[in-house]
Amino acid sequence: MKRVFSGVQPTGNIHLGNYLGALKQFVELQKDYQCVYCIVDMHAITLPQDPKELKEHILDVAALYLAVGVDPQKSIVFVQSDVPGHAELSWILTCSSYMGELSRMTQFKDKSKNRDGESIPTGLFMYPVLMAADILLYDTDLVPVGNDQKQHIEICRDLAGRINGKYPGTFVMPEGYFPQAGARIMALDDPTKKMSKSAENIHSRISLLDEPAKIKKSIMKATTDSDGCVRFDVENKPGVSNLLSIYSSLSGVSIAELEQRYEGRGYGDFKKDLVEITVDALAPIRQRYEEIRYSSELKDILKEGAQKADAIAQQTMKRVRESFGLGL
Ligand code: AQP
Repeated sequence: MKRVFSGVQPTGNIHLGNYLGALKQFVELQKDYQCVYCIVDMHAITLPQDPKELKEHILDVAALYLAVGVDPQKSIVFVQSDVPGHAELSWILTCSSYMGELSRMTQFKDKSKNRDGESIPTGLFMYPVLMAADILLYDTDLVPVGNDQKQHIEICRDLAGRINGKYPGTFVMPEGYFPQAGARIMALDDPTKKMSKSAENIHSRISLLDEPAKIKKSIMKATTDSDGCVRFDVENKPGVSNLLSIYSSLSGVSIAELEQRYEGRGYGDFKKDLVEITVDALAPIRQRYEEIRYSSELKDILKEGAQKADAIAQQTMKRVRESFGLGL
């Protein structure tokens, strides 16, 4: 069976972008792949985190994985730092990576600017190498992620190709898997920026655990334009196009059909219906989350997941150490 790997950072409340760009695919891929889903806490500390909050966020993300439909009977769910192979492989890949290629990463450029004179952590620079280690450690075939991770998938493939060129057969070559709709959900208050956990304005995003009243407020306030026409045109109508993407991804109705449905009806109706679609889609997730989040079962699932993940990781690391001539 081919293998899928992906992860989410425990850096805050998971939002619709994370869900439509990644988590929704996590669930669908379980049918045909052996799936390995990780909570990437070592990625989270590339920027300062409050230790107590980080621990809570790890469990929040784990509970959300299960709440959206990741099935621990089928898939491996675990915390990155519980499997030592991630750090070990990351160092080995670091020695084959180049400053130039890492300097070109747009996520690094974005996250390292506006730091109010604070130093830029080296970990932020090395983020794509750790991500490559996560993926290659599990002989991954497919990586479901949002569009913002395309560059990181490319660098992972470059590293795998470079090392396989020297030491054939060391790594399985992974491929990115991007959803047709929802691969890049934009901020509701500024559709030129991606929806993000860390943006200051809470109305820029819809978190999966938002109450219906908050969802309504965020959608009704969402930036559109003045021509009143529900039409998909990212360049000229980024706000409306973003709402159409969300509507289409959550409802399964095509964008063309939605354009027809709302022809001549203005944004009021469209937004009201989108509120309903969103509230209905998120209600069962919130309910399942409440059931799971504080159950004793959650930590057991993560412990068992880490054991299963570690067993795969150890096999890969044996092969990698052999390739590089490390150890006795
Ligand atoms: N706006 C988005 N649209 C589609 N997919 C998205 N993803 C993130 N934002 C969007 C996808 O969600 C998965 C998990 O992301 P992450 O938590 O590892 O990191 P991130 O991309 O840095 O997410 P955020 O929300 O923007 O967090 P902060 O604010 O902490 O940086 C990935 O597959 C990502 O592509």
